[in-house]
Amino acid sequence: MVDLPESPDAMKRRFERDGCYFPLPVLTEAEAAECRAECEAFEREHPDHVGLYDMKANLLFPWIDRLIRKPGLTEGLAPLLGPDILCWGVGFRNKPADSKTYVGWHQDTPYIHIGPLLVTCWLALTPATEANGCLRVIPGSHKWPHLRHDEKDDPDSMLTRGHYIAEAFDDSGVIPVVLRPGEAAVIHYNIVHSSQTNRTKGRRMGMLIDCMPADSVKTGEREYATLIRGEDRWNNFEPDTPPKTAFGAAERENHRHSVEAMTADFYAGSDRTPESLTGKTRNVL
Ligand SMILES: O=C(O)CCC(=O)C(=O)O
Repeated sequence: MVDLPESPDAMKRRFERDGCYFPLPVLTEAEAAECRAECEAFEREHPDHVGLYDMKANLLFPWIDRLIRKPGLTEGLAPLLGPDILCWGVGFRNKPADSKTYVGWHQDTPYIHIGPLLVTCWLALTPATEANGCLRVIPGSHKWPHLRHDEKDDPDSMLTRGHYIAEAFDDSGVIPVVLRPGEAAVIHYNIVHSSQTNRTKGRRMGMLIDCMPADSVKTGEREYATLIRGEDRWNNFEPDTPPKTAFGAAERENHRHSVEAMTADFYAGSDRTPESLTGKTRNVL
């Protein structure tokens, strides 16, 4: 049994109105600390491969595959997404202490060829505060049209494509998404969001868990996803192969294959190579 923050109907209403829902308790603080320790152990052991965890890290590490099936996540998402849920992939979003790393204002929809709905569950592994550059969102902006985006080669942008909204918009309604470790924010993929620099002495660490109703449709390249709740009666995605061994050779091969399918459309029109294929890190440590 999972204790939801409020009734499923109230959760759905708030999500549909605002395009975001938080805080959603997913893990205990102790569990979030264990996830942080797992992540940092990998960073110490494989410093040249850290970029691989930018996308679909759930295919590399069994602990992440177990995390995405936890009732705290699946039952918290069900009121928003319905009973049948696919996880598209998991990536880390870690910001170094006292750094210039930031995320420009953007929507995810221009880059994601899935519809009608995809959400990002931003799960905090450390406190996420205004001082350390927590996510910022504009509630209600998920109902806006797609705004014009551009991209630039900015080493301080946490987004590999360096994309940002290149037209004027009203940011007066912005709110900070302050979270405790183990809490998550679920955001609609069309919401306008960003994050500022980390001005504190500690890292800001979080995971993006991208999920969708299992009947979602992908145009373009056929892709892979993991069923984390209910049934998949639509077969719109190939099932991803869960990992058996942490960062094993077969897992790395499978990860590469699935990320190549994912980024074929996601990176269309960009001359950048996804970090999740090269392993090169930019600004996360
Ligand atoms: O972690 C953050 O600060 C935001 C990340 C983000 O918006 C993204 O990766 O699309």
